[in-house]
Order: sequence, then C-alpha cells, then structure tokens
Amino acid sequence: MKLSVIIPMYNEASIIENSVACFAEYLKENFDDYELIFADDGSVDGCGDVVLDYAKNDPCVKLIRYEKNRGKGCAVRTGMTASTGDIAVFTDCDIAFGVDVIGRVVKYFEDNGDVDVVVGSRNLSKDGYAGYTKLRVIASKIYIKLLGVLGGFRLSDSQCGVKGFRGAAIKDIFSRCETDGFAFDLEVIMTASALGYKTGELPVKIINHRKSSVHVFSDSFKMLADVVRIRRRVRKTVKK
Ligand SMILES: Nc1nc2c(ncn2[C@@H]2O[C@H](COP(=O)(O)OP(=O)(O)OP(=O)(O)O)[C@@H](O)[C@H]2O)c(=O)[nH]1
Ligand SMILES: [Mg+2]
Repeated sequence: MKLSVIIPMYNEASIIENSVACFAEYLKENFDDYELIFADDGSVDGCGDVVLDYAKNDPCVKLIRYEKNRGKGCAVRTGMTASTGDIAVFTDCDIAFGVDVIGRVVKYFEDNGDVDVVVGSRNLSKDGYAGYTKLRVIASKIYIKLLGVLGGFRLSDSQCGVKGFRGAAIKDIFSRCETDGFAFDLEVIMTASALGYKTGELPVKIINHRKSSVHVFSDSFKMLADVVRIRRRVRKTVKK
C-alpha cells in the first residue's frame, strides 16, 4: 500500500519548518511507501522554498506550486490529482488534528473495505471542539446541520480539515470538482455520494489551535449560497 499525504499551504512561513519535519518524520516512522505533497497555493512568503530545501534530503517530500492564490479547494484538488497513492489523505499545514490522524484514516480504510471516502468529524468526539470560542462552536454546529439539509447529505461534520480517499476514486471525484474556496469540502462530499462512493466518518479533535482566519458570519452566508449552487451542478455533471 502506498500512502499519499497532501498538505494545502498558503503563506505558512511562520510554521512550515516545523510542520514539514513533523509530517515527514511521522510518515518515515510509520509507513514504508508514501509521498508527502505540499500544494503551495500561490504563497508569497517563501514557505514553498522551505519545503524544497527539506526535499533535497528526503525524496518522499514533494512540492507543487502555482503563482496565483486560488483557495484551499484548488490546493487540495491539485495535490490530490497529482498523488499516486492507493490511499490519499489531506490535512492542514498547522497540524491542527495532530499527525496520528493520518494513521487512523489509513486504519479506517483497512478495517472498512467497502468505504471509499473517510471524513473526519469534530462532532463525533466529545471534546472535538475544545478550545473553540462558544460562539464558534454554536455557529459551527447549526451551520453544519443546515449545510447537510441544503446539500442533501448526512454527515456530522462536512467542513473538517481531514479527509481521505481511495486512490481509485480520486480522479473520478476530483475531475468533477471546480470549487476553489472553502466550500470545496461540500463539493467533494456531494460529488462522491452522487457517484455512489461510500463515506465513513472518523472522530477527530483539534489539538493545535491558532488564530482563526474564518469570518464566521460572512463566510457562512457565502457558503450557504455555494451549497445550493454546487448541488445544482453536481446533479448536472454526475450522470446516473
Ligand atoms: N486561509 C487560507 N488557507 C489556505 C489557502 N490555501 C490553502 N490554505 C491552507 O488550508 C489550510 C487550512 O487553513 P486555515 O486558515 O487554518 O482554515 P481552517 O482550518 O478551515 O479554519 P480555522 O483554522 O478555524 O480558521 C492550511 O493548511 C492553509 O495553509 C487560502 O487561500 N487561504
Ligand atoms: Mg485551521
């Protein structure tokens, strides 16, 4: 089994040195065959060069970069499309969910042969939201329910930054996706389910906090419009 780990990255110079070493060492210790792909989403702070430096001594570490900042969705899609693993997992550059979560996703696939997509959920673990502000927790929970209703899927946390895919399903799913922003999670889930792929949920919790870049209200409203637009498009692009 070959594992691909994809890290979307935008202007992460302040943390990248630590992050690349943490991910690379964890993978080296736990897997025989893997690649660690950083998808640089048009960063202008030089974080991509730090990855390139590290890659000089570790051929399993790779960098994909493009000039213009397009959004996390574009970075994940680019990394996923370039990956060659039998299983591919993406997670955030700040290691928000820890490194062990990668092994847990792989184990989930191994234990559940019928599952094609694994979605992390902060709502399945008791302390999944520990450290979030009260406002953020309530907003997040109501919001995720609403997204599910509008998008027509049953998941306890569509927005979580950890997701895994069987390599065989990646092209099928991501070639149909085009959302560059944070609503890409929805597009991926809805496309996968329209194609008939089975999704499993894995409890995760945030263990590493940093100042949030999400604007709770303005971003949420934008995404509600996105989910309706995506639903319409998924229905059109996935012929049953
Ligand atoms: N903010 C942001 N992050 C990006 C972008 N492209 C890629 N990323 C990466 O996406 C991951 C998640 O970014 P965060 O800013 O932590 O967003 P989040 O985890 O959804 O939300 P909070 O951490 O709760 O603010 C990180 O690895 C970023 O480097 C982008 O255009 N904007
Ligand atoms: Mg984050």
